[in-house]
Amino acid sequence: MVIENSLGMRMVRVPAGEFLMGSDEPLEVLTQAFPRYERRRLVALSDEAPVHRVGITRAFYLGQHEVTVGQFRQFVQASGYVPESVADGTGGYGYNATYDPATTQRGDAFEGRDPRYSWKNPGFAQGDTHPVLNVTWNDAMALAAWLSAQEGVRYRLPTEAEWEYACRAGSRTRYAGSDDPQSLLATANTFDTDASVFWPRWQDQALSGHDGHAFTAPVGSYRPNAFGLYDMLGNAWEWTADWYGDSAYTQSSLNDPKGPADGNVRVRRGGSWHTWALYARCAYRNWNTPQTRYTLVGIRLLREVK
Ligand SMILES: [Ca+2]
Ligand SMILES: [Ca+2]
Repeated sequence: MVIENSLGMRMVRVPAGEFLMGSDEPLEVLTQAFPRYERRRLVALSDEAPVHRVGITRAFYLGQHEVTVGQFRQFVQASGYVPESVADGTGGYGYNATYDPATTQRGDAFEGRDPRYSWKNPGFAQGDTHPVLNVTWNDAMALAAWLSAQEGVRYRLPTEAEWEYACRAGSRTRYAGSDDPQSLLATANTFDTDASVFWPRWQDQALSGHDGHAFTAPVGSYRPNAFGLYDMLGNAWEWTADWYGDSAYTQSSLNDPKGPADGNVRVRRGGSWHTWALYARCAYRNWNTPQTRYTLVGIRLLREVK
């Protein structure tokens, strides 16, 4: 069942259920599957273990798509909310063709922070149906709070467990329905041959083939998963509600886990248009501070079922 909210976001009803969360693939298996990656990158995935059974006891609605630029603009205009990158004056990150990561201290793939960049401008063209980027965790919370007040139903970010449950949609594979990194070309916008043209330094990590988009894609450009959700992998990383803890899974509650009680960084999931296949797996966990705004990170909202 799909409903549409006051900002035109379509929300898919995800049933309650249970699933195996995380990944514990042995190093030898990962090395075979991802031969071009340095060993340290494969070793670092240990926070995805142990694989553990999680119950999701309540059905919920999840955004069928990432929040789009157009929807975020409607929110900003209707609410008067000033996104953090604008409010604090430091801006966001952006793509600049003349910027060279190799000659900068941070070695970052993008230029920033710079007031020139914000949710309105990640340095490349985005239409209203592209996923909004350069939005902070706090911005996501503000959007959820405003929508909740407007509609009288609770919106929030999904927990890490809800997110992975929705991403897997019944599958146990690395990607929804396949273990093959190359399968992403048909199901997700990630770091493909077209994207690697702009970052030749990382071309070894690009998928060999074309997914049709070097930067962001309009949401819903690829096949949905078994729950009918689009772009859970790729396009924009998605903030979750949880604090990050590298040993969170060893202390996870059986039902509806909410992650560590406190922390410094919030979990984001799913990878982006600029993300290598290793990091666009359903189980992969990454994180940033709640104030982080970046050219790769966006929002997908959950709406509770009354
Ligand atoms: Ca791509
Ligand atoms: Ca995504």
